[in-house]
Amino acid sequence: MRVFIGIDLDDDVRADLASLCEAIRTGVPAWHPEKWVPAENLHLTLKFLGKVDPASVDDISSALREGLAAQDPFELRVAEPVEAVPVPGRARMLWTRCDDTDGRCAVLARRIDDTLVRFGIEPESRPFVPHITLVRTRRPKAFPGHGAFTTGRISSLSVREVTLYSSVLARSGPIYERIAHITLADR
Ligand code: 2AM
Repeated sequence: MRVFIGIDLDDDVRADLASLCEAIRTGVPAWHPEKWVPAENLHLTLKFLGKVDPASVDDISSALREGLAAQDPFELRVAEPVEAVPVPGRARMLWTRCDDTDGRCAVLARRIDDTLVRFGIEPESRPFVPHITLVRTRRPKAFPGHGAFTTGRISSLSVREVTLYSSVLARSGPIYERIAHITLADR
């Protein structure tokens, strides 16, 4: 089972980002045919676990419940201009970064890493960049709108839980299922 842990979006943020995607598709038609993340799949990835034995999912959920019990809920601003990654001239994806100036989201991601080590899951070696991926390209291509698109209003996301997702790769794109919700500060 392919599994990852993320922050799911509330309806307002999801709607803001869906409108933003529509504005980019209209404003930059060359990007219209790329692999846009459907609104219901938009999320912020905290940790990609890769293939996991389905029999260990309950143990992973329990370990996360325990490991995250001291993490308090927090607010995350989703208002940054859309960036083309890794470089606007040869972009592989567009994302909107989340403003994590107080580092709460990074701490949460690190805590998840620490909790999963006992399951043989490698901690991240790259710095954590909280972001929501909007679209992936089939091949690297230029994005002329780097930094030019925003949601137009400051969206704030209340992070009160993290979600364990399973992902099945289908021809039409990944199919996500929310298989567990882990509430923060569940002491
Ligand atoms: P992304 O938002 O940075 O693209 C589910 O597939 C999520 O896990 C994706 O949103 C993606 O994060 C992340 N992901 C997928 N494959 C990955 C990999 N091989 N390594 C790290 N993260 C991955």
